[in-house]
Amino acid sequence: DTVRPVVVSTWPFVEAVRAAWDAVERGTSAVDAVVEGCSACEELRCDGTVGPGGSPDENGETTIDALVMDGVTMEVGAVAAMRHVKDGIRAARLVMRHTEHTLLVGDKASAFALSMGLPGPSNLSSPESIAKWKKWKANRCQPNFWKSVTPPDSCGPYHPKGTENTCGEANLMSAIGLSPSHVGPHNHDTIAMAVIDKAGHIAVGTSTNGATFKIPGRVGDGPITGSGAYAIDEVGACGATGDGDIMMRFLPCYQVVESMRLGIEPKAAARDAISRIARKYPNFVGAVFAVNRRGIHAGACHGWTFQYSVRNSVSEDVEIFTIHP
Ligand code: SD4
Repeated sequence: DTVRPVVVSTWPFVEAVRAAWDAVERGTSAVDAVVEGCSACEELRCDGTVGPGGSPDENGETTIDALVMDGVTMEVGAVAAMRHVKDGIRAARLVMRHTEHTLLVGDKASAFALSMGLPGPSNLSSPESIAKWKKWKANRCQPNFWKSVTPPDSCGPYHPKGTENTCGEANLMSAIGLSPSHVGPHNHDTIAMAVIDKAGHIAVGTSTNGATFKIPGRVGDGPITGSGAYAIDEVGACGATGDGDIMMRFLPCYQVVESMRLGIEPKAAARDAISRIARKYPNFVGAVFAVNRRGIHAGACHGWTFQYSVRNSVSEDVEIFTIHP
């Protein structure tokens, strides 16, 4: 049986799914519906980690990673570590539609987006993101993303581990009551969304501020094709969330879609992609959803409980599915 059209999204981002579904019902293409959905999340600042004003980097600045992929043409547009422009997914669509490129980064991505008419430059900080960052600084900067350096009391400059070990990393973390992982159950960081439209075409999109307190310049899995999301019209789609630094080493969404191409059901495909990562990184935190071209969906996760949202013609409203590791 076939249940399409369908919209699937990471986490209970109900309003974003409704926005995409409304677009689908109006007859919008999968690509444009995905953009409507992810854009709604950016405007709503879903979980305080998508759109403007979310997760700050080490310098206190909020930046945006976003991607859109058309499963018909395999065209992709993406922006990474984009500054001063709040419309991540729209910038990604501009890259896809108006350039021969796939991925633009940093200030140059912003300059492109502004030149194409997106609003800005804007300050992407919010009172919440500044407060979060100040608290982190005051707590002596938990060294989330440094593995061979440790910060002195003033948090920076950083020193190679062993030369200036003023506060052992593990002690520091436990002293301030934080877990060593930057992605946790209350830190949902990413919308990844898949849409199958009325014509049966598939598109995916992602938008995120990336990891909280990342080293400036860090790019996550969200804007990486096959990692944060992937879609092939003849097969299906996948979206990911979690520890992007680890996940992007495995291209889990490419893996999921290629497994489904071989005839594997979405649930088994999703589980397989997650377990490939878990075998190498037993402590990683992450999840994927999978949806095949018939609209059959599933999720798999590791290290946390994952929720994803679905709207299709048999559900009366957005339904939320909870997956336990
Ligand atoms: C990243 N994957 O940039 C994102 C973060 C995330 O739930 O999805 N957290 O690593």
